[in-house]
Amino acid sequence: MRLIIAIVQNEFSPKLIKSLTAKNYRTTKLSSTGGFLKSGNTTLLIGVETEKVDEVIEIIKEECKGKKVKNGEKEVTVGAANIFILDMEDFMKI
Ligand code: 2BA
Repeated sequence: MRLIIAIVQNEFSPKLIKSLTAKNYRTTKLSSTGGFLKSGNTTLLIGVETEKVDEVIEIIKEECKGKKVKNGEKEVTVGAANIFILDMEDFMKI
């Protein structure tokens, strides 16, 4: 099993969660804040079977887009999603 941690922009998270839920993926939504821009973003925890990882990544690709934002005088590109995939030793529900 894998634990996917996906940091996405707030504006894309409702539709992303809807699409994941429609495909029977379970999610936990955490409100988070980017360390650099200090603005809100969304961190999703998604526990899945290893063979499902690619499908989840595809759904994230479909629902999230990168964008340029002003940071003072400069412009930075916030990615569509920053995704960490962790090997999950075990999962249990009690
Ligand atoms: P923030 O830390 O607020 O970063 C927002 C965007 O600012 C980044 O987009 C990047 O384009 C730029 N940026 C970040 N740090 C920078 C720096 N030291 N110098 C110049 N530009 C910088 P993304 O890379 O797509 O990141 C979006 C959000 O994903 C981040 O928000 C952060 O919350 C998270 N994130 C990205 N990489 C991460 C990592 N390695 N570990 C933990 N969280 C990460």
